[in-house]
Amino acid sequence: MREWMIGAAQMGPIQKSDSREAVVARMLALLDSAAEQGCELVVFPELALTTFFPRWYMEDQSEVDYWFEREMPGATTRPLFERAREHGIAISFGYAELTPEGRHFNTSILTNRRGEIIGKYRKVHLPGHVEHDSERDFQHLEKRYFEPGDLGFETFDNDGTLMGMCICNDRRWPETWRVMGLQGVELVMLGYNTPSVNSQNAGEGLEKRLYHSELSVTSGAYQNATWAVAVAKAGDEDGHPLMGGSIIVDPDGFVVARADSEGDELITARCDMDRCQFGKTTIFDFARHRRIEHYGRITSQTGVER
Ligand code: CDV
Repeated sequence: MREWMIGAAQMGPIQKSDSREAVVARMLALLDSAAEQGCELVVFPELALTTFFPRWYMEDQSEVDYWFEREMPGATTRPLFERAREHGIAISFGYAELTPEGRHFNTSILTNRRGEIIGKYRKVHLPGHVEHDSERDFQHLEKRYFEPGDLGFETFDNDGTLMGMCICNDRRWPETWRVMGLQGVELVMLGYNTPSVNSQNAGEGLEKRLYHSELSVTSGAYQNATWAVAVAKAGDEDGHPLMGGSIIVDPDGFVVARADSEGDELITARCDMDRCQFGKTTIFDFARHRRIEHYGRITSQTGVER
């Protein structure tokens, strides 16, 4: 398929006390309205099944593991796959993954339109910190609860379209986009939970946060001539506000659909994958224009060195 009706299923807040079943019911309702609007692919946010639990400091590992899925699909999530298959909709969503070996990842999966998982991504760029940080207005403990993803930035052929995933903070790193761009990616899907204020700078509020998110996604799409879908979990989770601003972006870097609420909201766009070709064969024809002899520092060095 070269033309997809894509839905970005922004989700409103999920409170600590909300059950997985209640969340899945909301996702099913979004899927049903996506079907009514003719969607063939629906993208949900990062950690779509639960509250953004890394804001809470926990020492007891069984308390931490409560937020993780041991199988996908599991009993609670199977209805999502079944409903998506009935509607002929491919889906992508994020969740906390606990592997049989006891490893913890911030993960997203991609299905085809027959409800089969065809791709998995584990978040590479984990923001935040490991120990409780009393200097912050609130915690961001992804580095405590997850290990960095071990699958790289793979791309997946989904019925003739090359799709890739990243998660939240990954969108701010050009390396994320370029590694997928170098595989010819045509659609990058990502979910996010981005607090509306900076925990280390109370003065940095919503306007700047939304701008930086959009800047990251539109530049990543343009510089790699790919479609992009960025989907928020938004609103007030137990007193902690998350920003909305979900967008669908074309391969020229223009926003073609944008959410205007901080609740459950579906935005859609018809996306012709052949529109990626112009950029990929002209200004961003990597084979003709890249100069890898000057890019060594990108992979040989992590921090700033002179
Ligand atoms: N969930 C995230 O990765 N959030 C980060 C915040 C901490 C800045 C983000 O990049 O949006």
